[in-house]
Amino acid sequence: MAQTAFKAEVNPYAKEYYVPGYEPAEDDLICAFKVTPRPDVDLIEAAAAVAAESSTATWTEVWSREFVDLEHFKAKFYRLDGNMAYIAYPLDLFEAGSVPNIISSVLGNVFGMKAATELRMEDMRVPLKLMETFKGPGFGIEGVRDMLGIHDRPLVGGTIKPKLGMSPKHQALVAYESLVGGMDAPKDDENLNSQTWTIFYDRARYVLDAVHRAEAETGKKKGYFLNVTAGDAEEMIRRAEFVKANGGRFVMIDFLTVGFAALQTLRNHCERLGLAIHCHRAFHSLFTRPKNHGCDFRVMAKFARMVGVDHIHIGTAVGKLEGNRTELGERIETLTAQTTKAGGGLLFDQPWGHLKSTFPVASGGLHPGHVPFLYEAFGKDAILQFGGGAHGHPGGSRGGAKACLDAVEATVQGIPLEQAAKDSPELKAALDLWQGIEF
Ligand code: RUB
Repeated sequence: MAQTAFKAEVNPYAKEYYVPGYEPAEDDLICAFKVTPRPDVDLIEAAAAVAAESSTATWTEVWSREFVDLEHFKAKFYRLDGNMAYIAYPLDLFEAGSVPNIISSVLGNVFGMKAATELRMEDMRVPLKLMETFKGPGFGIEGVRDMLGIHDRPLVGGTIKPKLGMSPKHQALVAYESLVGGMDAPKDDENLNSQTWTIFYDRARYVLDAVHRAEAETGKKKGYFLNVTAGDAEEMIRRAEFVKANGGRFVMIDFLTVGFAALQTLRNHCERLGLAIHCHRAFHSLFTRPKNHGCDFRVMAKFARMVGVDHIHIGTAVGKLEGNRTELGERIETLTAQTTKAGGGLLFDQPWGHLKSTFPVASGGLHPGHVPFLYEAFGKDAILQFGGGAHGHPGGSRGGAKACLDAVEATVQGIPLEQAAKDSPELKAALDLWQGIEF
């Protein structure tokens, strides 16, 4: 191995880690960082500091570098485009099948380095060899569609509201009303776990009983996304097992608050149990929303598909939460393509190998009047979720769910909502109440 001899000294990071003209290997993991250097630091040096700290370096030369093939293991900052720095990491830096390892490396110390006042990861290309070490979704879009027997339209769901404070019996009543009204799968909200007034096991029992009653009454397969998020992963698994034992098909998880290792553990057990995983993304805006610091959500969505979630919230562009149409399209591409193509904010082609697709979920401030936009933006393969936009209906959850389903079915058939509302008093009531709402 070609090595420079050790000399005790402090060198600029760029001396070793800026490798202009390096051509990334097919097996390299590549990242694009938007770098805002501290005013007195050169942009090249700030970007090289990111490459150095996220791979092999510390701030000074160390004698033990002689034991490491640095040329092989170091990350290479190889290209600068404006203030976007491209860094390539050799495959050997990463443990197979571990998102935590990728995060600790390339999203680890770097955001706190003094050389950059702000730093944002815009995109990442995971090489196929590393991608193939992940399981991906157990069911994916087609598997979930088979599970519910719905193949020709977006799925209709929604969060039970009020989000907190309801007893398990009342939760189940609202679920039942939504299901017989036409929802395919209502759900818990992100912060509904196992508080004193809604012990998870009680809620699961009542809610799944409501699902089974609604199935018997409607003759259709139904679901409910029970939130198994808990303070430790073992308890999450116990909750998932209970869902299975009581005839459930889905669990829900707040994937960012529990962390990727807990998510992977849940994913492994769900494979054994035959349960699909619904992902809520509470917490993401803390680091995805700032424009110059943090990490774009597309990278989190990528990790979630790698670990293997079957559905994930990706925003709506029209509802109550921040987001835009362009990024929606890019996230959908990230979750569903077999090779995600570079373009717009997607900076790399991303091969997915054997991994199935993940169902994109639209949720947050939606009502039936939004359906034509959502169908245009998401297409058929989406789960559209209506919380307030179903349960706030004058006809209650039953009327609200019917309005949502009628809007979806009409839109898929190319029928304008105003026309469909002539045959659906529930849809008409929803449009009359909410059509003018702006967030
Ligand atoms: C839905 C709700 C959810 C958001 C989160 O309620 O509050 O927690 O969907 O969305 P409602 P995201 O339908 O009443 O707004 O995960 O996409 O940010």
